[in-house]
Amino acid sequence: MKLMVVLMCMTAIPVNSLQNIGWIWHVTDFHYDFSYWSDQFSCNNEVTSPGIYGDYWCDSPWLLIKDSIESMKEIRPDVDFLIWTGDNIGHIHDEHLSIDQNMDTFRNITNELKRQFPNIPTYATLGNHDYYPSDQFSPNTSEIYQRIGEMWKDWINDTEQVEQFKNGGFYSVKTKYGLRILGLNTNLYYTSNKVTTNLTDPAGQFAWLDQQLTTAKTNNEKVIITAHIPPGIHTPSNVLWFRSNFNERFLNIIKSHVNDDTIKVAYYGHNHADGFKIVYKTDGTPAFPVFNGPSVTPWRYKIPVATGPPHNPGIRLISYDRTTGQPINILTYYINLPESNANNKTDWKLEYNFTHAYGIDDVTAPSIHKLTERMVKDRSLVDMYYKYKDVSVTNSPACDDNCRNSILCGFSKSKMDEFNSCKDSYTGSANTVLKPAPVIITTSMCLMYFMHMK
Ligand SMILES: *[C@@H]1O[C@H](CO)[C@@H](O)[C@H](O)[C@H]1NC(C)=O
Ligand SMILES: *[C@@H]1O[C@H](CO)[C@@H](O)[C@H](O)[C@H]1NC(C)=O
Ligand SMILES: *[C@@H]1O[C@H](CO)[C@@H](O)[C@H](O)[C@H]1NC(C)=O
Ligand SMILES: *[C@@H]1O[C@H](CO)[C@@H](O)[C@H](O)[C@H]1NC(C)=O
Ligand SMILES: *[C@@H]1O[C@H](CO)[C@@H](O)[C@H](O)[C@H]1NC(C)=O
Ligand SMILES: CC(=O)N[C@H]1CO[C@H](CO)[C@@H](O)[C@@H]1O
Ligand SMILES: [Zn+2]
Ligand SMILES: [Zn+2]
Repeated sequence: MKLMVVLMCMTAIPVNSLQNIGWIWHVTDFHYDFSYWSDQFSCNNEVTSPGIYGDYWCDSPWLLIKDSIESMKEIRPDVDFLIWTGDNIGHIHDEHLSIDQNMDTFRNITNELKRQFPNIPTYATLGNHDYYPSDQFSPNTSEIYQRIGEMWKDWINDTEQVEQFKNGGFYSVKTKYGLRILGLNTNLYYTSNKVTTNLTDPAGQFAWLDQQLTTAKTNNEKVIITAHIPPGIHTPSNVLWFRSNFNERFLNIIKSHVNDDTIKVAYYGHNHADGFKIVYKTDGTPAFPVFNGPSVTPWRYKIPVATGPPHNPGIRLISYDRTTGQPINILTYYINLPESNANNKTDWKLEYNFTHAYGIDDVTAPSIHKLTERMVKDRSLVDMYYKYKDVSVTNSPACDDNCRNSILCGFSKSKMDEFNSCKDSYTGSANTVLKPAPVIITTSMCLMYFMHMK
């Protein structure tokens, strides 16, 4: 009888109420242009009537940054913490910047986040544009690490880890529910970073990461990884942001811990595009999902050979299991930029509800893995992914076969050779489908330019 009652009670309780669910905001790539109303240093085209909330050709005016943070507060103030993945400085040439200038921007955004989310920690990481000179992150201590470490010490909330940050721009903290957050400085591995070119383990972060994952396993802690630049290949432009030796090393460290079920998720920025990937265990079963947040800046790149797509400002709210760190769902909010400018008012709306839009139960690795299997067969799901990539800009061009194949391969293939063979398997035999030379030149040129861009 007792057993019957217990069983009946258990079936009566919805599964979710057994979980301890919390919320996280993920915001990234604000890219503040302090000259938006004057010199428009970040703008890639002449903009004669700049909108009050910004322009697709430019980085963010202050109003857009302030407004996005206020909207986060309005939509959901009671989050457990925020994840802020860097690139706060505009796409502005070093000659118009300085350490002091960059620190001024950092202080203003940090203050705004603290004002809107008092007593809520933000787990923040640095983006390649945040350094001065741009991209040249030091493998040792530096003035920037020290000054930002001071600014963020309340959030890091651990003297030893603040010191760690001051010596390399990365740190490890524990949330109040016991999750381990590893805030990495992946800018050390960026192809545009010239000072770390010849090093095997810049700032000792690889050894540190390996050690952190070992310790977490020993202590039975679950880990959330966060950083600005993601490893692997950004699709469909097919760029590997890390130097390939660093990418290899990074992936190998993850791989050596992937069967432990320690790492539950990774959150990155830098792409200025919404996207996801899956990391697999050595037996090929899905291990954890990786999510790339859309940027607040609407800025589109423009280079001699290519122009980037416009994209709307986006922010995202993640529901997760507080004890396991497992993400449950992702709600992405956005504004239609031209409409907001025309109305003199922003209207932050739900862009999409991840589980609802894709028809899945949750955003665990197995669920997303199944989704990617459906995407192989169902082109409309790829189109949906592609539309969300640029935060629902209207009139965005269609994703052609090449684009589709890149997206599908990028979900699981994070090394260039594996990615290319995957693409070949979709397009037919590698030997019969030869790419014409001009495409190869264009792609490598784009790569070169891209590296200096995001
Ligand atoms: C930061 O805020 C202060 C005070 O509002 C302002 O004077 C300063 O210009 C801001 N800094 C930047 C880089 O916009
Ligand atoms: C900082 O750490 C102390 C002691 O561990 C804790 O009581 C406090 O809540 C933490 N503050 C934040 C903002 O996490
Ligand atoms: C890296 O090594 C190359 C070749 O030895 C050298 O020319 C270059 O100056 C080195 N770069 C740095 C940042 O030390
Ligand atoms: C928006 O503001 C500008 C300048 O303040 C004004 O000229 C314009 O009429 C306003 N537009 C609307 C739709 O309120
Ligand atoms: C998101 O979609 C799920 C169904 O997948 C639904 O249960 C949930 O209420 C939705 N959340 C919001 C905020 O719309
Ligand atoms: C002054 C200092 O600490 N220099 C170190 C900077 O980082 C490189 C590479 O990690 C070390 O070799 C230097 O000793
Ligand atoms: Zn970046
Ligand atoms: Zn960026």
